Amino acid sequence: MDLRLNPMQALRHEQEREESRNRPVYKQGVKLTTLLVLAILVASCRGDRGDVLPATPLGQVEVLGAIPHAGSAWTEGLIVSDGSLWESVGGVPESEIRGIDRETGAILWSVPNKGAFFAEGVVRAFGRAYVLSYKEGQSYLFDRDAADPFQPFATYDGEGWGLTAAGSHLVNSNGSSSLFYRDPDTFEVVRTVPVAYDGHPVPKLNELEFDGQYLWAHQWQTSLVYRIAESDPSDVVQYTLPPEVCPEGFPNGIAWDEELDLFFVTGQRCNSIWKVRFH
Ligand SMILES: [Ca+2]
Repeated sequence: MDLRLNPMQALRHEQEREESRNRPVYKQGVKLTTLLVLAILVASCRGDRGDVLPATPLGQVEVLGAIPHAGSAWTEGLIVSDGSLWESVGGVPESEIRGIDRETGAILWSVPNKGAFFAEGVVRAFGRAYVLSYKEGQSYLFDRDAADPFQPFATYDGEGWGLTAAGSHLVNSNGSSSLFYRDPDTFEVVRTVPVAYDGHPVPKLNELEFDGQYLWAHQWQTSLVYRIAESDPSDVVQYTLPPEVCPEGFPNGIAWDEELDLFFVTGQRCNSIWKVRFH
């Protein structure tokens, strides 16, 4: 996740985004009932021996609208909190946590960490606001009203990428194909969940979200989002964000808005935050 892409990395980025866009996906406007019929047909397909053929469930993304996003932001975390968006911005020294008006996109407040660390995933849960760091192996508790808003919390092995909370645990990604359930008081790993789709591990799991039933994960350097059933992590659905979502950068940043019944999606160097529903 180095901010400074060399020409080869930039070329690869473009190639990967093009490849992901060319993957089969239901067109916008296909009715949900049609999708359900197709899903039932796929699920009922059986081989010559009667065995159920592996399904590769693809979802549909409905774009509802967009609000402005500071295109300079290297988005590492996005959540909805108390009716506004919170964004964790990566990079050193530009890392900060900021509040964003979900109707206008206006930045309501921002708290820089003054180059102390490369901020990654953020989540508010268990009466706290947790922030991960990229390579520093240090998590922080964030309090924007405190004299020192970033208090060191717990250390961890490896890199910090996405962060969310599900049930009684924090859940983070680290760029691998696994999700890590952690004790919210100690940050100790209590469960590791490998994520696979169509029989293959899903690498580079990045920004995360939990909507009460499903875990959602961006895949780094692609337009792909994966929905993972919290109760059965083998139940995975793949979504491809449409071309109008973040054509200028890397999609990364997904926030569930329970009140509005939609997701906000943005990304690194993206000029908008899109309102979407996943079907
Ligand atoms: Ca999120």
